[in-house]
Amino acid sequence: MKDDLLLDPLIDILVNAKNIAVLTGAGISAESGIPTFRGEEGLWKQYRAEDLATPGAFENDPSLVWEWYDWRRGIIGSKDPNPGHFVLASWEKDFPSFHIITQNIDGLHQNAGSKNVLELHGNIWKLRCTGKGTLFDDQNIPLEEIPPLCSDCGALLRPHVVWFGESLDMGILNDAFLLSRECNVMFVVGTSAVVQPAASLPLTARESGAAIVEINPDATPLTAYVDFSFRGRSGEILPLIDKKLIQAQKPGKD
Ligand code: BV8
Repeated sequence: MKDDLLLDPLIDILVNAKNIAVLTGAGISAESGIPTFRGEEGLWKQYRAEDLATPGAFENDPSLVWEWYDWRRGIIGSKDPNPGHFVLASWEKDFPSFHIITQNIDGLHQNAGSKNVLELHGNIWKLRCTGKGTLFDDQNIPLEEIPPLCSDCGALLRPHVVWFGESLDMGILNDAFLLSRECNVMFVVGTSAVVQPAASLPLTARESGAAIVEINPDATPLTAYVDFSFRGRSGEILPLIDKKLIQAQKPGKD
């Protein structure tokens, strides 16, 4: 399998690496049964992003936007992490510095046990008061009321996610760029690498001398710039890399 030819040189790098960063997108959750955004049955295919994941859409019709998020919460709520999530969670203890930077809002990395997770685009289980910015955790499926109102001040609640045209949390974004500059290896898993500013992180890592490892069944605009391109599903490729890494570490594994 041609991936085997890639594995040995990658393992050689990983056994000496100290700082690992992982950028994930919707593709890492695809094998958990969560539709991606731009795939054949992608979420956006049924809706135009402009209609639903923008501040304007929410202002025009908060109930319509909440219906869509409530539907997605229903899908995500019944899904479990897959082997790709679990491998990444297990690697957190294997490297001095290991961080996941995710574009996903499904919380599956945390459900798999990952602790060092930066959520660039927020989290679908968090609601934010449009009046005072108060955050609420809400796992109800379905939501008790649509649109949900703040129990403190009665204002409309919105999903605590970053919509198109909204800026990301500057602290989180700065941390993400810092991790990208400092990592020895950046895995880029399951992202079409088109959404900014997330898609700039791997290029920042590359400019800082990191080895870039892309895991994706398809090519992306990033593929030409990566050092290792595994064309496959992350639920299969990550366990494959993990197996080889354990074999490499076993002789000296304490
Ligand atoms: C901002 C949350 C500025 C909501 C999302 C240049 C610079 C700055 C901004 C822009 C720019 N150019 C354009 C922009 C605007 C825009 C943008 O990037 N547009 C794109 C479409 C061109 N960016 C923004 O609006 C951002 N804001 O920069 O604001 C600003 C500055 C100051 C003041 C005001 C404003 C905000 C972007 C965040 C938008 N929110 N989500 C929600 O989810 O409901 S984005 C949405 O797309 C999701 O978060 C998703 O994660 C993200 C990216 O998609 P992917 O994760 O990559 O998923 P996709 O389906 O596309 O791809 C899946 C991949 O997986 C595929 O490649 C597939 O092959 C692969 N795959 C499939 N199966 C598997 C697999 N891989 C592995 N294994 C498998 N089994």
